Amino acid sequence: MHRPLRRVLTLAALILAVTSARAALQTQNIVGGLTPTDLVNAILGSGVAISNVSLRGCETGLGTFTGGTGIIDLESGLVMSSGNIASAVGPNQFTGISTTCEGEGDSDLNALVSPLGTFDSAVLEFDFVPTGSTVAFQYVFASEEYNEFVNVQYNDVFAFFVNGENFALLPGTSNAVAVNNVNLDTNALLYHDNDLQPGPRDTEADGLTQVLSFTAPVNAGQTNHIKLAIADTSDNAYDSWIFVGASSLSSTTADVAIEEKGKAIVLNVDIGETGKGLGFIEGAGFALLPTGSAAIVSAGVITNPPGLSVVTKKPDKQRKFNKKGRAKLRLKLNPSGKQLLKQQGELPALVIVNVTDKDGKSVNFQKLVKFRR
Ligand SMILES: [Ca+2]
Ligand SMILES: [Ca+2]
Ligand SMILES: [Ca+2]
Ligand SMILES: [Ca+2]
Repeated sequence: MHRPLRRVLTLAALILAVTSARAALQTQNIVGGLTPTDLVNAILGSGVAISNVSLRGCETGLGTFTGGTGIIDLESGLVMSSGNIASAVGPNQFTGISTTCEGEGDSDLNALVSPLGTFDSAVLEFDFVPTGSTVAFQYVFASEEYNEFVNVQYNDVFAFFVNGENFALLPGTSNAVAVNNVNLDTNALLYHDNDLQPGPRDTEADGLTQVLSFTAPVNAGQTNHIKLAIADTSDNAYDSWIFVGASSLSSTTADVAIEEKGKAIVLNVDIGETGKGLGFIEGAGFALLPTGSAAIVSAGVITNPPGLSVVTKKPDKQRKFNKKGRAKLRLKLNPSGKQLLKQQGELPALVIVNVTDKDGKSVNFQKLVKFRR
C-alpha cells in the first residue's frame, strides 16, 4: 500500500499548525531546554529513585505535555513520538500528519515487529531503585496510522522494557500494544476512535487507547533498568505518540490476582503485611464488550456508553485489607450481562482495580478476562 499524499499533507499541516492558536493540549520538547532528568521527573511518583537518565532519537519526539484532561485523559506528563510531540495538539485536521526526522529505528522494537523494520525512534532510558516488588504507571498510545493503516505493514510500535523485557502488553496477553492490536476491530474495548476532522477529542491523533496501566515486576531495593521506546514501522511517516501520566511512575507491593469463576470474577488483592488493614480498594468494576462498542475508562472508573451492559457489584465501595494485607472482591454479572452471556456463550470484560496502600500510594490494575457460560 502506497501513501502518495504524505508530503502534501505534511506541508499543509505545518502551515496550519503555525496559524492555529488554540487547543488545551500543550507540549514542550527537549529543543526548548528540557533535560533528560526533567522528562523523568515529569512522571516520577512515590517509591522510585532514579539515576543515569539518557535519551536518543528525534529531538521533536521527546518532551512533556499539559492540558490533556478530557482529550487523552491524562492531564500532564511525558510524551514521546515517532515524529513530533507537538503534532498531537488538536483539533484533528488531517488523516496523516507526518514528521520525518530521518531517524534510525530501534533494534529492540524491530524484534517486536519483525520482519518489518522501525524508523524515527525516540528512546528514554534510566536506572531506578524501587521500594516495592512492582513498578507501575499510566499511559496512552495514540497514532495517525488509525484507522486507514490498520492490519497492514505500518504497525507503529512502542515498548516499555524493564530489565530487558517488554511489559507494555495487552492486559492478560503477551501481545504488544500497537496499531494492529488495538483498533476498531481488535480489542476495541481499549480503543477511542477519533478519526474525524475534527474528531470528538481535541487532538490530531486519529485514534488512541484508553488509559492503560503498566505494571512490571522489579527487584525491590536494587537497581533496575527501564527503557521507553517508540518508532514508526515500515516507513517514517504518520506520527504515533505515547503519553505517560504525571506522578504515575511508582513502586508498590500491591498485587491483584483475578480468578474467573463462571459468572463471577474474584479479585484477590494483596498488599502484604505492611498494609495491615489500612489500605483500600476502590473503583473496581468491569465492562462487557458488545461488538463495535467501547467503554470509557479513566483512572479506574468505568462510564458506560449507550448500549453497553455494565456489570458491577458495589463498584465504588472501599474494601479494607485484613491484618495480612489481603482483601477479596467478587464481581457478578447483572441480569442483562447474564442474558448476553446466554446468547453469546462467552463475554470479554475489562476488570479494573484501583488499590491505595497505607502510604496513600495508588496503583491501577487492568486485565481483560472472559466470562464463560
Ligand atoms: Ca516519523
Ligand atoms: Ca489516519
Ligand atoms: Ca489526524
Ligand atoms: Ca508511522
